[in-house]
Amino acid sequence: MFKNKFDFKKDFMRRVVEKYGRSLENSHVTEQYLVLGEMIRQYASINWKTSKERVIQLQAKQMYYFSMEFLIGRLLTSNLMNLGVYDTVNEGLKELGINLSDLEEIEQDPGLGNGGLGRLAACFMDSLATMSYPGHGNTIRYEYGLFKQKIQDGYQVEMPDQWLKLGNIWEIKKPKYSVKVPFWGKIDITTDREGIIHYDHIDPEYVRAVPCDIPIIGNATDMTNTLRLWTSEPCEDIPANKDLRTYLSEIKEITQNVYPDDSTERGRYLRLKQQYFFVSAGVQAIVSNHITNYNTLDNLHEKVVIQLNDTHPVLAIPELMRILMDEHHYKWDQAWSMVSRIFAYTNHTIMEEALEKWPIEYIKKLLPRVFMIIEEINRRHKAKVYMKTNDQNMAQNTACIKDGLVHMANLAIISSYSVNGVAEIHTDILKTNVFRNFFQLYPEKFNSKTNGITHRRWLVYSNPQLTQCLKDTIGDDFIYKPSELEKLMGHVDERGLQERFLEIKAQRKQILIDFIEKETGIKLSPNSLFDTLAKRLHAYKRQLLKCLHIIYLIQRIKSDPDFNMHHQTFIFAAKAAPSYKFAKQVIKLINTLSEIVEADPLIQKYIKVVFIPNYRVSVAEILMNATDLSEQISTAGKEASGTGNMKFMMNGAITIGTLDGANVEIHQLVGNENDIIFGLKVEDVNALMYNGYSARDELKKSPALNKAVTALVDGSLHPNRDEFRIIYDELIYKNDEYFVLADFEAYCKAQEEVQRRYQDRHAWAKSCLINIAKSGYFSSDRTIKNYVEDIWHIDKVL
Ligand code: NBG
Repeated sequence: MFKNKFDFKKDFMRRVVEKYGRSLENSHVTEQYLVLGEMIRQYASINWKTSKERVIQLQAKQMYYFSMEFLIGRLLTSNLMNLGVYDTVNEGLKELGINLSDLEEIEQDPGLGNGGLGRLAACFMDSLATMSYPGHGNTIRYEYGLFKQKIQDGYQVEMPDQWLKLGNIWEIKKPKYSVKVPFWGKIDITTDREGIIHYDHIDPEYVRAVPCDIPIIGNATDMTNTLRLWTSEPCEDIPANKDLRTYLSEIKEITQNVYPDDSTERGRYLRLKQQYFFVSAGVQAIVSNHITNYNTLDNLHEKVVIQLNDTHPVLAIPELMRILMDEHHYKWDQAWSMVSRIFAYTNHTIMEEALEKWPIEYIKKLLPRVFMIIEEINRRHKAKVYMKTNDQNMAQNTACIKDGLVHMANLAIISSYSVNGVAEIHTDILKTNVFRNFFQLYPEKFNSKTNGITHRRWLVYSNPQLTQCLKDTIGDDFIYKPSELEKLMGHVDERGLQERFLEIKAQRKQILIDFIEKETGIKLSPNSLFDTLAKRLHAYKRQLLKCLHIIYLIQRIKSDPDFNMHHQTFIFAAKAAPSYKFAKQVIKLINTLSEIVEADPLIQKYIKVVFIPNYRVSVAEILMNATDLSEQISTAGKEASGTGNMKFMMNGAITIGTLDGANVEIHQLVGNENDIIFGLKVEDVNALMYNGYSARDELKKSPALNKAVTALVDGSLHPNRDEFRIIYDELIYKNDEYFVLADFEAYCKAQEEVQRRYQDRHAWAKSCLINIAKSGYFSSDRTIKNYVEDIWHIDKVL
């Protein structure tokens, strides 16, 4: 492998010729990108091999993170940085007349997920490898990402996200390690002469799962872990009752899309198929790898821990039981004793609709043996609980099969040795509310692990200007020890530093401004206060509250001749689920507001509104660090943690937020002077729900609110008065489930406070610097350390 710039150049040129049969001068930029990618992956393979050997040599315990999503973002630059060859490659290419950033632009964001849970999984992968822990990812190789969002006439339009158009330079396919995953069929139960019961799967339909591995390269360490993506392929033995075409297209479908539409029965079966597909393949691979290394499975629980990222991978539990019992002849009690020491479960949401429940007949038909095992887990659980508590209700409430449904979260809690929430307030809600019965039964299982983000991607890589400033001010220890950011506290009063920070913010804004102009045609000014709300579109995240505030401002600007404020730019970015009508209409509302502003010079004197289409990791990388004000305004109690809030904070934005999720912990760290907390708290929300809440009363209390809400349906925003009817109805006729109206006045006041604070630019900069100084806690290195110490008990291997 290349040792310096000269070797690199020689090797690069040779490879271009060998691969494409053309000279470098005649090669296309995509060809250059593909060659560079391959070189870097091969470079990484050396450490990959060493890491695998070390794990075997040390007989180290390994952690497997099972997750339906890994939103890893582009890898070219971060891999170059992590391998420590960024400068060599950058300069080498420059001398060849190639601009590295042109090659970077060719890389697509991998379409391996949709939201917070998926990005968290990616941050964890980075921290694990960098801290030299053996921790791997297991997921699906989706052929298409969620969707590419286009905005047409203000509406979201979904286009295919063909992220694999150029292939995936980081993966290496390993057909040799394929496994077979069984579906459908029935189970034949027989007892042999020794009285041993056998469960034979009759007429299963097999799908071949083929692994494609991506090296996860740690920063400044040789440690390289594996992110395994499973792709579905046909088996040789085709089911007798199916024609080849149907079989092939069904196979392809399994790994085609992220979260296939579940509005039809067919779609729901497909989701279930996906879940079993990747967990069965993952568990089979772990088991056979373990046998190769140890020649026995007796110590599996000492060498393996599987972290279940939400409920999607929970079928791994009965699947491991099945493999241990049916294939390796363990008795139930032995198998259970291992399984219940291997799995740990993370909950990421308390939203009822996201706590998965599958109709019994789905699992029974698609996975007949797995269903029998779930039934037995349930039977034994209920008996045990009844024995222990003498309480039939307790047994029934915590059952994993009830009302004709399999409750996946319950199955996870019954079978795991650890159950964690993702922020303190979230874990409290799990203990006292959502899973209170389980908490009474197994208090020792419950623990809290506040989320984190990798500061290497979200600060060092995406904001080099700020990183340099921090290095100049406090040295570079924070890169490996993020808690060292605290040292910045000693400098926050320095005028020079405050000014440098503001200058950097302006530079970052300019980068964003150029991008936004290219994407939307809208021109922004760096002198404006950048106020950003970027996350999935959902009623509970309350993008609508922000919209009502904007409507209110527009109404004031138009009616009050004395109106004045510092210019503020409201930036939104969000994808809505394709079948979520309300959410899609909120996107239309945002774009409508944007058009109204663009058409009116008076309004533009004070505000701008812009919607950035197709929000994704690479957009977040330029959006978060250009922001002054971070919007975290969910209904208290609903946002499990949030991780965007941490990225904004780390890049010196001030939070305006409710006491929800990790905002609570941000607030504890920075205090009243350095964030702006408003609105109902969890207790207040509960009290309103308990005592009765009336959306109409809120309108009566506040004329300003009434006027803003009325604008939705009086033709003043849109000539068609029914355009936003669905939003209006949600607020008024469905009585405002997420208390948008109840928080309106408080939110407007909080925004006035923002305006007041922004007047004093130095004081503002100081607050931003304090936020940066306190953000080390939210590095995922800290989170991973907590998981390692409390749950995984794994050791560093290098
Ligand atoms: C999300 C929560 C966020 C949280 C992330 C990561 C899902 C199902 N949940 O609040 O909504 O930050 O998980 O834990 O993606």
